Amino acid sequence: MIGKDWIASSQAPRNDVSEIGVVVSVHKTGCEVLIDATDKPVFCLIKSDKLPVVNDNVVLEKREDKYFVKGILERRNLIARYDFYKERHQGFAANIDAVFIVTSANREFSINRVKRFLALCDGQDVRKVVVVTKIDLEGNVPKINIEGVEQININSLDPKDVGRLEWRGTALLMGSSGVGKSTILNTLCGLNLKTREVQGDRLANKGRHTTSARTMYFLKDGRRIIDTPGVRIVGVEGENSSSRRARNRK
Ligand SMILES: Nc1nc2c(ncn2[C@@H]2O[C@H](COP(=O)(O)OP(=O)(O)OP(=O)(O)O)[C@@H](O)[C@H]2O)c(=O)[nH]1
Ligand SMILES: [Mg+2]
Repeated sequence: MIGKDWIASSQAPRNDVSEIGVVVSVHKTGCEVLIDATDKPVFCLIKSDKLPVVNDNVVLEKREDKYFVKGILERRNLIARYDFYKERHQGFAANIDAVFIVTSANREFSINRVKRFLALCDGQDVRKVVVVTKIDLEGNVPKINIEGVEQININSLDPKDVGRLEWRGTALLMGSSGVGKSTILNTLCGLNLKTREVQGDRLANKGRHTTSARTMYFLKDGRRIIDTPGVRIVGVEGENSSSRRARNRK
């Protein structure tokens, strides 16, 4: 059961608020917002200046049975990337306590990619954990030796391993496609999320994301965890930001 604490720190102007909710998933045409913790999320069209991201606390307006996101409450932090193709920032999620950068131990492992994901957390007050998956398939598990960054090696299919992922509040799973983000959630919460099939020793449909939307799930104890579609090209914050320095450190 989810508590109402997610709006406790709300700075919304209560008198002209119709409803306040938390964004649980973001789609092309709108987002799903949980208004009442015990209820189902409602689909909302977006009327705010900024685009809401998962775990944003939002102010809603209801008109003729349709919900609109009218505003976004102040964010504690924002994990975002710069999309060089669309030439704009794209938010992953807000108000995050721990970022799990998921990468597999196999031949597709790249320390540069890990650093690019880490750069998305630059300047944000979040715990950074690199989760190396598929250790059951690979004898050589890479060691990521970066100050301030934790590392956990797991087989995402093993509940004991996945149980070692600890966090308070909200965790965000990020990483390339096929590394095992949704598998972690399935093992952790007994969900039945779609995961990518394996053909022989290769992943099927290489290059396509199996997860299609950023979605937040609630654990029974109130903690939250966000699954995201794999990111193929990671753009980092604008050219004058500290993220560029991180990128250049590669
Ligand atoms: N043996 C083994 N297989 C794993 C492990 N983690 C993930 N897999 C498999 O890898 C495949 C891809 O996993 P997914 O969970 O779909 O990967 P994803 O990161 O969610 O991928 P996208 O949704 O496309 O971003 C699935 O067939 C999983 O069963 C692991 O630690 N060990
Ligand atoms: Mg997935």
